[in-house]
Amino acid sequence: MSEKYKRMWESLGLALESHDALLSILGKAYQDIYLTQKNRPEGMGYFDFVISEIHGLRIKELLDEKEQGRKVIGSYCVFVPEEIVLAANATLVGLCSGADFAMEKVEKLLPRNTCSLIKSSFGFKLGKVCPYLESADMIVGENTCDGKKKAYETLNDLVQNLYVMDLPQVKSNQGRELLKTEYNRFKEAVENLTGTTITAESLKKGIQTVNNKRKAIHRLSALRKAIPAPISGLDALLANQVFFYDSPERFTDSVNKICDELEKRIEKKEGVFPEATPRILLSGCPMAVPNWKLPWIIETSGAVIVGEESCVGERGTRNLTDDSGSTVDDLMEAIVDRYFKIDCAIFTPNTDRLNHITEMFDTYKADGVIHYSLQFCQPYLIEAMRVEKALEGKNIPTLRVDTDYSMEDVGQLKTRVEAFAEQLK
Ligand code: BJ8
Repeated sequence: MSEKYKRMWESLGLALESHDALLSILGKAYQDIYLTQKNRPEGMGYFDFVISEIHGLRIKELLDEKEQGRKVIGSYCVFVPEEIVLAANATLVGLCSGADFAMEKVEKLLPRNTCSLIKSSFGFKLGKVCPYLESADMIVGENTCDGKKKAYETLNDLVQNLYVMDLPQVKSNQGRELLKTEYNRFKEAVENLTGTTITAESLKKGIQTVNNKRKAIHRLSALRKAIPAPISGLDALLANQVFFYDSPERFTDSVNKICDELEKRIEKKEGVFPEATPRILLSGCPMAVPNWKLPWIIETSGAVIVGEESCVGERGTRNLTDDSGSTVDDLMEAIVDRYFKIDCAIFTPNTDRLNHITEMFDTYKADGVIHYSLQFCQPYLIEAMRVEKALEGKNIPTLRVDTDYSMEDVGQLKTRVEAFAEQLK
C-alpha cells in the first residue's frame, strides 16, 4: 500500500517513515489478532479490507469528496451528532486513537498521568501519522472529562481548526437546555463551514442515514444473544469501530450482509466458540482502533464477548433519533433528546448506566461482566467501583480491569481473565 498512496500521504504532510512504521505495526497486530481467529463469518472479509485500506482507499475517497467541495469533520466523541454533519452535506470521521505513538513528544505537552486515549490522539498529531486528522476541515472537541477539555486547550495550538462544544454534566432541564444551545451553535458552525443551509429535508435524511447504521448494528447485537455465539467479540468490536470511518451506506449494507450470514449460522446452531464457553459483557471506556488488547486477551483465555457497554458499542449506538418531525426545530429537538440519553460516566449521577449494564447482562445472556477502565480516566475508574458494587448486589460475577495501551501487562491480565473465565464455567 505504501508506494500506491505515498503521494497522497505526502500531500497531507504525514511523516512517511513513521507512518510506514505505524502501518506495519497495525498490519502485524491485525494479522496476529484478527486473521488467526477461527470460523469467522465470510462477511468479515469486507472489514479486513477496510482495515487494510484504513489509511489508503478511505482517505482517497475523503480527498476526492473534498475536491468536489465536500467538507470533512473529525470528532473525538459520540456526542457529536453525525446527523447534523450529513445534513450539511459533510462527512464525519472518528479521530480517537487506540495506540501509543510519539509518547516522548506527547509527554512534553501532557502530564504522564493522562489517559492513553487522549495521549494517543496527541501522539498521532505530533507524530504526523493520522491522515484523518490531516484531512479534516474542522476538528470538534467536547467538554466531557477534565482530561479532554484541558487537553483541547493545548490541541488548539497544534491544529488550525478546532471547534469546542460545551456539554452538560447533569441530566437536568438546564443540562438539556445547554445541550440544545450547543447543538444549535454547532449546526450554525457546520453551516458556515460548508456554506450549506440545513433544511428539514436534509436533516431528516441525515437522521435516517445514521439511524440505518444504528439499526444494522442493533441487528448484529440481537444476533449475539444466540448460544453458541455466532460471531466473536473481536469481530463485532471491529464493526463498531468501523462505524466511525466508513461511508454510512456502505457500512450499513456490509453489517446487514454479515447479519444475513449469522442468521443462517444460528439456524444451524453454528458458533465461533463451543456452546459452553463463558459469555462476557464488556463494559467501560471506548476502544478505538487498534485497541484490541483486552478483547483479544479475553477471547484467547476461554471466554467470548457477547456485548460491549461502551461508546464504541451499545452506549454509542443504542438509541435512534426520531425522524417524524417536519421542521428543522422539531428534528433538532429529537436530536437533543437522543443524545441526552447517552450515559457517559462524565454525568453525575449516572444511574442509567448501572441499570443499562444489568439490562445488557440479561439480554445477552452473559455469565459475567468485565469492566474496563483506562488508567487515569477518573470518570470510569471511579464509576467502576459503583458498577462492581451494583453487580455484586445482583450476584453478577465482575472483574475490574484498569489498563492502558502498552503491552506490558498482557501476561498479568491474561492470568486474571483466565481465572475469571474458569470461575464462570
Ligand atoms: S461519551 S466515554 S466518547 S467522552 S477514557 S478521554 S473519559 S479520561 S472517551 Fe468518551 Fe464521549 Fe464519554 Fe463516550 Fe476522558 Fe476517560 Fe480518557 Fe475518555
